Amino acid sequence: MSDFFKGIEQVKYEGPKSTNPMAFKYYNADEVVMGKKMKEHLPFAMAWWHNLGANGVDMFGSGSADKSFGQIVGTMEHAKAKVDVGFEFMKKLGIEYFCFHDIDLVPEADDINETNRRLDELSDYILEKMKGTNIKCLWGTANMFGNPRYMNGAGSTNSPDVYAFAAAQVKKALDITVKLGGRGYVFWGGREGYETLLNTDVKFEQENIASLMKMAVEYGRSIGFTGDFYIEPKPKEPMKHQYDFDAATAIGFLRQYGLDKDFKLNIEANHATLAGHTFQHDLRISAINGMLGSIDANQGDMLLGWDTDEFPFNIYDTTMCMYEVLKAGGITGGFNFDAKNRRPSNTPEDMFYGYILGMDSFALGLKKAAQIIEDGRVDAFVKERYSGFESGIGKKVREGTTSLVELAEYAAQLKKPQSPGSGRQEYLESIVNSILFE
Ligand code: XUL
Ligand code: CO
Repeated sequence: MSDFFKGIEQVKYEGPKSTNPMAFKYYNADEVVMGKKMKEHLPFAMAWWHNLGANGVDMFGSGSADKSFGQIVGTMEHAKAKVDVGFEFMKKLGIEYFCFHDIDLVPEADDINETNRRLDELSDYILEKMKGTNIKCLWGTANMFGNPRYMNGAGSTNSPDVYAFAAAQVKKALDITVKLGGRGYVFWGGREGYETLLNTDVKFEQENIASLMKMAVEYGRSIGFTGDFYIEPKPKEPMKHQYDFDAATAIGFLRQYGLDKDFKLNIEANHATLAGHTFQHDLRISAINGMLGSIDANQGDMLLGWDTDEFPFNIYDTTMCMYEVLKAGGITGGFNFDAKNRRPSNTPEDMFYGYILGMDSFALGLKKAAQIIEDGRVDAFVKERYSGFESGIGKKVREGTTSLVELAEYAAQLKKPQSPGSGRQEYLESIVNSILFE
């Protein structure tokens, strides 16, 4: 094992009263919540790009954190050092999954053949590291947004040559995902959208994106990939308008092009809020459509209008997330910390503090969500609220056995309906607060 994080021991659960910053206060891997161990409810994943790559560069300044790990950035030695450091990090936190883009793993070469050779070499190295551990890939993806060739899109590009490069990257990223035991494969359409409709044929672009996804499914299944493909919705950034705006839009797209059997959604908290929804909203929309696949666990900042990718600390949101996940019967994917330290949090210890914060926030959210469900008052209220549909004319509506004529006759007889009853929002919010802060 590498010893980059000298002096940082295995991170253990010490309980809520602990003041040890290098201990979990709520995440207790083997603790059973609603019949399942915490670690089974919460398959956490490390995001290769943020944790091992992001060094604090922003639009106004260069890196504030040193992520060279003793090597020259941009070399294969550095790529391997990232593997060593990443595995030391995951082991010390008890994290069993990682997520990657192809070019998070290796520096991209000018010639795609050389990039692919590097990917083969590095994935062999990762495979070696995986031996004797429980660590494996949660999902892989291809970075089809960074290279200038994708300035007009990847699947949505106007250039067939660029489209072929996107396809080649997807093919290779799928190979590596399968090789590393990945549960899923993600499409996040960072450049799939438009800046102006004056130069854009939306229908044409969406058809081409769908074709790329269809080919990915065909190829993936042909090499033995049995996991889920995911779309990760985001409304904007970097594009002014991205096609996969939110969960509902992505679901409509998947159904329109017959991709809904192979695809689910990877819902990112900060993307949902950028779309003007709550995180909980996009989780619910995915879940009721049978498409809640995986989660990018982070949070945004309501005062900033961009994707800040912060480590989640808002317990109300993690609770409501876990409430949706528990109600959906769990997810087949996992919880990927698509999150980065704030620019001034620039030490190796901060990398641990970020993950401890995120893992504890979700563990506490899980416990609180379970309590809300076990308490039963919220569920009971919702059931009662719709109970009018359990009998009489309501039942006929649910069963589809009535008509506008019958309903109009019914209304005419009633003359005037009774009040549908209070929504009791404040009462329900008080219940949640009393459980959160008991
Ligand atoms: C960008 C984002 C990506 C995807 C994978 O906002 O979330 O990192 O998760 O491409
Ligand atoms: Co993401």
